[in-house]
Amino acid sequence: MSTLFISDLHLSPSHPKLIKATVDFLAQQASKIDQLYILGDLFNTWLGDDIVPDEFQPLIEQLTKLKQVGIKSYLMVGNRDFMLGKTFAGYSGMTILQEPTLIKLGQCKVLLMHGDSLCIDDISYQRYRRWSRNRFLQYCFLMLPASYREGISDKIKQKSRQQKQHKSAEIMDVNHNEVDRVMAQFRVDYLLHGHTHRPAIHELGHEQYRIVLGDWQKEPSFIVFDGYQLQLFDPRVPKDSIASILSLS
Ligand SMILES: [Mn+2]
Repeated sequence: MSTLFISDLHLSPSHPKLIKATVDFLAQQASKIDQLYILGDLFNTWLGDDIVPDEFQPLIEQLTKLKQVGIKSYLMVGNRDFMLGKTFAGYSGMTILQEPTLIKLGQCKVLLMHGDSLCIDDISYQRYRRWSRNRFLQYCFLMLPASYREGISDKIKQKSRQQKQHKSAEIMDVNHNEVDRVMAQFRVDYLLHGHTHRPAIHELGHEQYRIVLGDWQKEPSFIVFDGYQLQLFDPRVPKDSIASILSLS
């Protein structure tokens, strides 16, 4: 049996086709996997577990089905859906993972992250990240009526869009020193994350690897670990290439 990794689906009620594609994908995978890891930004926006759009109902049902057939599903929040909590995870049959989380694939330790915390060159984003993850501010946000929360979320997204126009591609990618630092801190040779929408398996030297999931804007992007090999499936990465297959030993 296999372990499946996905991230950055950015599901939203305004894109019902992508929700349907996700539900179909998970239904297809159900007979092949025994674990599912969602590494952040499953949803494009999350305003609180008490405001779940009806459009997500088929997805919730599919996730519940996975649990019923014995598949363990784990969810790490991303920079878009960090307000997602235990209540929603619980009734969708998922367990929330803290970031970062260390798991074992075969004999190898693998560190799982969403990836946004690695982009330390993006100083204004990291500032926003610090206050948006403040527990007290989050508590206050969840006390607001739905329409207020929506308004705040829209304003933040609008500002982020404006700022992104002035940021270079390098600034929005991971900082390599920060990657080295985190991997040394957790003593791992493998780091698996999403967020940057730049799918690839990078060899870092010294038999260390950074494995990056892609987003779902065009097609499903996912990683499968079959017990020996880790394989990245993404339309942008050539199949059977060095950037798509890694043996874990
Ligand atoms: Mn992200």
